[in-house]
Amino acid sequence: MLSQTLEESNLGPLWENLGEMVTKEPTHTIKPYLWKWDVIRENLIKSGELLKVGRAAERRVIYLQNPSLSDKVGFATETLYAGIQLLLPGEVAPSHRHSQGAIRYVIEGDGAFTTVNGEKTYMNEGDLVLTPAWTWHDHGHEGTEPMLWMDGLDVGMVKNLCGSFFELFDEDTYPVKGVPDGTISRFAATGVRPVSERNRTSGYPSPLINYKWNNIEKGLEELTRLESDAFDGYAVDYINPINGQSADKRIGCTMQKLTGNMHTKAHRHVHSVIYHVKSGSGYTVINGEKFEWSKGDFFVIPPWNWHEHHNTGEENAYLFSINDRPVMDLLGLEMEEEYKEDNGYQTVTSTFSP
Ligand code: GTQ
Repeated sequence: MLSQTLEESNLGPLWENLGEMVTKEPTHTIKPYLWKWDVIRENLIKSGELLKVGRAAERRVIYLQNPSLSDKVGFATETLYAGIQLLLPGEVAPSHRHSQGAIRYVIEGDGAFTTVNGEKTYMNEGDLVLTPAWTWHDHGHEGTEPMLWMDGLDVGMVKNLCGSFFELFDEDTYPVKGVPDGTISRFAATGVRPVSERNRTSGYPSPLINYKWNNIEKGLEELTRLESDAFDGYAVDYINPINGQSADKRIGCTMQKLTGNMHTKAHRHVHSVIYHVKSGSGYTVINGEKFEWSKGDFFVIPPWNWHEHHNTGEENAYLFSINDRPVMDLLGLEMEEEYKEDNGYQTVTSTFSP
């Protein structure tokens, strides 16, 4: 009786629905998924024959669509998006800016560049390039071979928070200032800073926009002398050299090295993750399901899902990933739990096939 009156007045009784609103643990419809590299690459190369990049098609990108979120375009998780972009020699992907933050992780090729608010930086295999939220960015290609990279954006996050804006620049390319890769010359040396930057007060956006693979590889090599992390092996977060926080304000970026046959223990956390296998082969168990991966593959770990990694090869495996941890931390939502049963390893109950 009362509940009917309430419903007619667009009101609701909390004593009936509290449990649905305030759940004991994160609940959602996001399922883990894995995309094979050969399928992505083949379709991307095909799109290169069919489509020319320019004002009509600003970016040649094939994105990951999580089938469990099929009604939400471009959602890999509720917060994160990943696409794989192909740029051919001589092409120009025109300058624009948007509220979504974006990172680029180079998979194949060299000679392409990205310009961020006029800072030009070259992209080589293994580099991480930032195009922070609301910065003008265009891509060009001075090399001779196709260039493929991963785009990571916080599409779902911005969409769910209703904060999306987009603008196209008047010209194809934003005017370049200074020397190419000046950002690396100024900020990439670890533990030091040019004296000319003593009075820099703002840490946003990160003044370093390209994290070169050889620096990251060397950092991980040093780390490998020490004890590994139980859940992540040898892993580093990409950080802003001015304030020590996440390189991109909202998109966390991590590179993790699993030495030969390394098997990490299982845990779960609130932040979600999109993984890209830089090299190596093995599998990740997500809530009891085995996801077998090899070079180039992408897979998703939804919020609060148990997961552990196993490098089944003798060689090092390198996994690059993006996550929404910076936002979870900032909002005070991050939680983590260690898997306590069976020595910290899950029982595999099924094996995923795409
Ligand atoms: O290169 O600017 O995959 O704006 C999605 C949106 C790439 C880009 C994407 C973008 C871009």
